[in-house]
Amino acid sequence: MYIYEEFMANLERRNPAEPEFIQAVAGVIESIIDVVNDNPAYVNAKILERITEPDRVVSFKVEWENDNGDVQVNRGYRVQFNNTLGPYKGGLRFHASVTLGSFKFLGFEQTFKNSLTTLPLGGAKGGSDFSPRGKSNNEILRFCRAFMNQLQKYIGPDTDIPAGDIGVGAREIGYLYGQYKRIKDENSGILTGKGPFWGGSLIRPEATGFGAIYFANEMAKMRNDSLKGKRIAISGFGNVAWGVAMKATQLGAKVVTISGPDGYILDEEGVGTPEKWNYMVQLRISNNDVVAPYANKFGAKFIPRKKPWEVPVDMAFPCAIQNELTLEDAKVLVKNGVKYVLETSNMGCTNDAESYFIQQKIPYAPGKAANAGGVAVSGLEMAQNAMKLSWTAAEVDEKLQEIMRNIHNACVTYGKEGDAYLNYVRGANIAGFKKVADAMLELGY
Ligand code: 2IT
Repeated sequence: MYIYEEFMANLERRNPAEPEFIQAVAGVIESIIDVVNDNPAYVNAKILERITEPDRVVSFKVEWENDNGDVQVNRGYRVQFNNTLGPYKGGLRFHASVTLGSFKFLGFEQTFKNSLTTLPLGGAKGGSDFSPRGKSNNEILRFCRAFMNQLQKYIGPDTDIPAGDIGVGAREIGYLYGQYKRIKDENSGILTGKGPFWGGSLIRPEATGFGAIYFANEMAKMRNDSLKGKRIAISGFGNVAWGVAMKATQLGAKVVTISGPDGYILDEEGVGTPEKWNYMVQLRISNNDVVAPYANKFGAKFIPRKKPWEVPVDMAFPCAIQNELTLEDAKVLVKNGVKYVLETSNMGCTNDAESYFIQQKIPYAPGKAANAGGVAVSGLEMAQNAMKLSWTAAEVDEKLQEIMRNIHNACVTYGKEGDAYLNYVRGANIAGFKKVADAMLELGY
């Protein structure tokens, strides 16, 4: 029999100074502990100790040279969290703030998310404390080469297949893949998020954002509602925000905000034209990490150093980074009448913000459900690579929609509460956990 406080105290002792990892585990354990305690097979198998311990953690040195000829040293990581359901799978994040604890939290979350996708994928995450901000294209190229020189020792097309995440987009995947090919001389599809002419899947760049909107559509449909006419706030301005803005617009909603570390943009006309979406992509690859220039270009408002959650909207999609939406933000959103919240970044909401939405009975989708479309299409990219063929955009999109529907159904199955409130957090955590845990029991140790 597990006791929550006791288990978490032990976990904190074993993983000191890793607050994000502790936060992510706490969120999952809270949802699943009753299910675990009700099943002696889980308790006897020490399933919680085993599922919270990463299979393998690698840290490596990355040495490269900047444009001034100065030698730079960064740290690379790959946390191979759990490969019970399939090869390790998960993105690479390049961001100044990352630590080993960040990748443990992300790898842990990825394990349950990948389980929800219905595809045979284990969970992993990696990256580096290298910051693309202010770097030239050549510096990014040199860093990617140096990073892959080390990472290639630990990955393989049947063992671990990385992809992009914050700071790693199509350009970086290209440089990383090019270096892997130079070293190994093979076309094994070792990364996903590749370009469409060299093994990538159509719809992969859009997949996380599209998937989140498909999930939102399922949430709305269940309540005899739709996306049409909805006013939406999103944070971030990268791939994910871009995909959300595009699909939301196609379904008749209006996205009125995007944001960066410098502040947010309020665009009452809506972030709803190809010109604006293309501009978001340009902003990202300029490596300045700011959204302010959007305001001048499109005659929108720039609000410096603030987050978009103060804007009255029907739906909110945090699409930037962990803990970007706090309890205070949640209270403002609810006060302003928000009807749906979809955590589209990984652990974008603090645990108390998440609890507040649930307590207020706001339909709230956690990241591992709402943002699973990205890794799901990565899984489809792996399938296409293995078959040496490629599907049309329509075929991939159809499969993505079906996967998001299935994830929503899984949340419905496990997330119903007595008073008819659908707790998507509980539903996603239990559904994601059960599959991994049952497979772990079947495989023995
Ligand atoms: O958080 C995520 O799911 C990702 N960054 C995508 C991972 C992947 O392997 O496509």
